[in-house]
Amino acid sequence: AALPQPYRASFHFQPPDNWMNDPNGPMFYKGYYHLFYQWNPYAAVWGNITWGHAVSTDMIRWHILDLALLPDQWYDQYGCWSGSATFLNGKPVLLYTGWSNVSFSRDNQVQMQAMAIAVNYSDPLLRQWTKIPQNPILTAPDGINSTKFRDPTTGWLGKDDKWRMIVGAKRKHRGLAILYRSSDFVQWEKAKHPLHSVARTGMWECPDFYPMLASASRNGIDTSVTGPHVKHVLKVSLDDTKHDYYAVGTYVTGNDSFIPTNAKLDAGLGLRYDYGKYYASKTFFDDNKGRRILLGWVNESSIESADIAKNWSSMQGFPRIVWLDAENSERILQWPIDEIKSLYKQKNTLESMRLDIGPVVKVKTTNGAQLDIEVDFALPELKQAEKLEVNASSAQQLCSERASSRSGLVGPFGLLVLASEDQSEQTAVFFYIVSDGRGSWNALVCSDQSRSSLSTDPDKTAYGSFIPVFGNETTMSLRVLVDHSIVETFAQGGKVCITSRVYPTKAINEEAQVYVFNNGSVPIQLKKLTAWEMETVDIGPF
Ligand code: DQQ
Repeated sequence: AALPQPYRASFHFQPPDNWMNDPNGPMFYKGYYHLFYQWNPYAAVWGNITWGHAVSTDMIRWHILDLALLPDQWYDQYGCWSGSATFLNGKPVLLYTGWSNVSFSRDNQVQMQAMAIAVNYSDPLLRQWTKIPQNPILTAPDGINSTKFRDPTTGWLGKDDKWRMIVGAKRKHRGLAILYRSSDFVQWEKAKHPLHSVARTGMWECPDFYPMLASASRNGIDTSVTGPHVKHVLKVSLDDTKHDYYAVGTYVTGNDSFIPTNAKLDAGLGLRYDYGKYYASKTFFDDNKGRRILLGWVNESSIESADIAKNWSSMQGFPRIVWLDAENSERILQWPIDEIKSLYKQKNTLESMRLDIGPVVKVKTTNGAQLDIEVDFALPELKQAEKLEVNASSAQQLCSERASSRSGLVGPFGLLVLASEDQSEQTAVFFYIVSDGRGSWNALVCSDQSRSSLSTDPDKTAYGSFIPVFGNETTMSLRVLVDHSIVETFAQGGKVCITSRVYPTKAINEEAQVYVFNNGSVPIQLKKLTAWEMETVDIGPF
């Protein structure tokens, strides 16, 4: 008998079965968005990695095509690993990492960079890809272990008409982005210095390097744009912590180097795209709508045997647009793409009300397992906030200690999603305001999974981060996408994002409820809550 599948998403991308990881080579071509993804055709665990391929006109209603790349060459015998797409004279080509083996391959190389081109560029679906005969186009340079040399980026064109791209690597304890230059995209020359490197950050997987408008406009720009009106973002995925870290800085085109605006927030050290589960992400410039889109891999929190039993593992995060924060140009903001509105069905709301400590308030829904929720709270009275010295590394710990069920002063207040009627199962997304005692405040924003399931198997770590509170804000806001087993939170307009995976046993499908709560002694004014019920997308073949 078919297993019940209460954890499959209704509007997040997942292949019909088996294991998926990183998003690869996202792009828009001739009316279609293309998403490739690391996929194991044989099992719900990592291995035998191919490039799955899906197309969509809105990045939501995806159709699965035949595999784009599969291991069939000596240099990618054991897997076609992550890579990126670049447009050469309007035609997209793919760079990826071939995984081979020491005794088998030439030059004792393990990870090598290779290139594939479409067989027929007049096909908007780009159904067929072919690997070029010059492959592998790059093997690991001297001084770099060939097991730590992978994930080529989208290329960008310099004023000298030469292409640039970076490959992630590690030398001793230093993560680095090795820079290459090329006139024809096939023959690459290593630059003398890496684009950037940071000590004690480990292997830089899936680097991403792109420009953003310094004016903090929501409009995106092509990856090759440079100039005084532009800031650059360098993102690295650290293989040891499994988190994606980014830094905003300046790309010095004269010597092809990256200088972070704030050295303390350098790549791999400071800011994260997401404080929950989100990894190996990649952006692309969507020239269809003039914006930059971020996609990221969200893996399971369940145990492997559960993944094997349900026969699939992982989803992609909902596509986000990214732009520079006008209030703090060291940070970026992230927000779900507007196309999400095409899935809205019934609208459920709560109007303005005062939330006193204790009783939860129910939001009426038909299916609380697939929702797009936006809630605004008035900025609460800050004076009574708990005095607490905080630093970035204490956030996650505080999210478990100041859990939603405990009473506090200013908060915790927020939402319980995927909650059972008796709230014995609940995922709490909330704020808790703390003061440094010297007139500065921080809002701890948390996604607390500790009571998300009556099952004891899944990992239920609480996640969180801080958002500075200046006292002149009018609103504290949360946007939460709830989709069966994924909860994606965007706090304060996208300043902090937290993605979590949860596996309720009672709060599934129509049984899943939503509540607002305040467990702090200071009353909280709810301004407005909207919970849109979401349509289910059928991800089928084209
Ligand atoms: N996943 C790929 C690698 C990459 C890693 C292999 C990141 O190319 O470094 O599936 O999740």
